[in-house]
Amino acid sequence: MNAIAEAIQPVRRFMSGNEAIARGVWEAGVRVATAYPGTPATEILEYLGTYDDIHANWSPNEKVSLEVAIGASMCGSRAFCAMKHVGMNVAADALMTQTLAGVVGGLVIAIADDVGMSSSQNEQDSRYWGRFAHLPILEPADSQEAYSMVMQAFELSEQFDCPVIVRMTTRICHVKGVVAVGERQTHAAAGFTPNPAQWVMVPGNAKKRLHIQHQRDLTLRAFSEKTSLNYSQAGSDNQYGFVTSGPAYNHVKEAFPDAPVYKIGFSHPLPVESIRAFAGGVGTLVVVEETEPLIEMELKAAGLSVVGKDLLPATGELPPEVLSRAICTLQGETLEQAPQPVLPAVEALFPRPPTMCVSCPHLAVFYTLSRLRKRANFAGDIGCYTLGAGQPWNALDTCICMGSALGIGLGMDLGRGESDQDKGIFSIIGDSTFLHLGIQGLLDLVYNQGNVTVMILDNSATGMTGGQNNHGNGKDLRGKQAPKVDFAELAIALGVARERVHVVDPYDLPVLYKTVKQEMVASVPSVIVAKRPCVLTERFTARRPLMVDADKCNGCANCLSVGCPAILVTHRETEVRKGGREVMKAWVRIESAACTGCDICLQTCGPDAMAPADLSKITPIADS
Ligand SMILES: Cc1ncc(C[n+]2csc(CCOP(=O)(O)OP(=O)(O)O)c2C)c(N)n1
Repeated sequence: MNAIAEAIQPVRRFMSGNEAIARGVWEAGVRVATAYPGTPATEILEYLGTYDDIHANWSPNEKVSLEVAIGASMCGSRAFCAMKHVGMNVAADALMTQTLAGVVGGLVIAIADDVGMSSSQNEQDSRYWGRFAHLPILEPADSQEAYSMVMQAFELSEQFDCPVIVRMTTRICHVKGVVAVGERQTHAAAGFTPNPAQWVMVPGNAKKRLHIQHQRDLTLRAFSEKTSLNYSQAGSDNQYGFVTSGPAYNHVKEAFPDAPVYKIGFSHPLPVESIRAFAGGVGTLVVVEETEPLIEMELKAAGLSVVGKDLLPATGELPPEVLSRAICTLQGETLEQAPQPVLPAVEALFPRPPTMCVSCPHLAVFYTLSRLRKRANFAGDIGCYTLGAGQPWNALDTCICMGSALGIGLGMDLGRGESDQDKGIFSIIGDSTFLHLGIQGLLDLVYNQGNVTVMILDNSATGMTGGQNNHGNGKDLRGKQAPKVDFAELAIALGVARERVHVVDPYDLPVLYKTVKQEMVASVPSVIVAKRPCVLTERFTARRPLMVDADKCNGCANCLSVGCPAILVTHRETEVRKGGREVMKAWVRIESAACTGCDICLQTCGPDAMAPADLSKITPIADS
């Protein structure tokens, strides 16, 4: 290849959708990018943090994140924020009015739907936000499109004076593909121009902007009919024609390579007339969309005859075999004649429930709370500590949404039933979750003097999403020093009595147990901050491993109640006691290569059979 040809070759990179979004955002000249972590969107901001010429920062929650982006856009900077689907429930208050006010610098929001719910509390279709907030929705089908659509989204945002939503799904976020990338454009920001009629959304001003919004709907619809983001592809077999968007497009192409396809990239407003024209050339029109029947309903409302969710699942992904089988049933074929579904490999694996890490400080908290199981109810929240709901702890009773532990705890106190009268109530929440939306719950708990003990599990990290820094650990997105919240002082500032606020080391079981028992009966709001770093972060320092003296272990199995994955059962027996009561006995050993010496189990060992291991006798894993 000669030098000129080489120079004009696009640079190609192998990128996940999240990485491609970050690259597109950077190339679009964005100056401010924000997010709160949330699978499957988390890495977008982490990648953005690798570009020095963008202000990229973690926000305490998605609403603040969107507001920061809005402020930057008002000054004329291009601005971006990313969130998982449930994040928009939090940010929606800002979104629903910002759509009236409009933008100056392009404002793009990437929302990642966890289709199939690999790591979320629910499944939502974020394309509804386009309908609800009168905004354009772009739906990439792969990394290349994620990159190019996000760049186009900034132009559309400025052209139509509104935020633009790029709807991602888990598959698009995490699957890698080749992306032809370019260079960063510079995008100057003119600065803020005061304009109360646009930026001060009191009723008198907001009312006047309603018609602008409705006019914009019409302009956007006309745009949708002619944009190259929406297009049809001819096929050689016109019996079925498919209308599809996002990752479902690839599945349709794989299952029906000969069928005509209408691919929607700009999915709201929908290009109804263009699809009507496409429908005229095919036998049966089938809509394949993840997850809700939005396109389908709009086409039906426009009088088109459409097959959709009556045939296809309205939850989860729509892989090729699901599509093929659905079309077989449409043709009246039996399911035996249809292609057999490919079972995910995971079905063939030995079932292994999720568990906490070796030495995780949450182990100590849930071991302690499990001792009080019969005497307390546990309002929980979302994070690694939600695992406390499972075996062997069974010490977390609720998990609804981020920050809910405190409100639900107060509600449990106010609405006590007969069986709860004498029970303690705990609200259990992680540091990041507390900062996200837990603070207001504590405010309410204090204001209404709830008889609840709040446990803030401060592991100095947003553990569940990969250990990101947060406003409580003194480091920013790029690992630079930042101010940090003092949880105990914050609780006191919110009105919790100083003597009812405790900071304890969860590895110190006797102190933790004593504090928890004491506050459980306190009858006023109390706060226990259980402070120890997450074992997967650089703040954690491993100590020497432990070992079990097999001659001393008496099978009491107390240590198994800690739930540490480094403790392995070597032998089990059922002992029949007086009156025929059966007791399970288990003899254990500690996997020294995994143990990091937190000593939680050692403190539960009845026969004193655990001790620091003799390191000279440990066989390295590679040799064993
Ligand atoms: C509205 C919303 N945003 C983001 C998430 C993703 N998410 C779940 S738990 C969590 C944070 C957990 O961190 P922390 O509270 O510190 O607990 P840890 O996992 O460290 O124990 C996040 C970001 C979510 N489920 N909902």
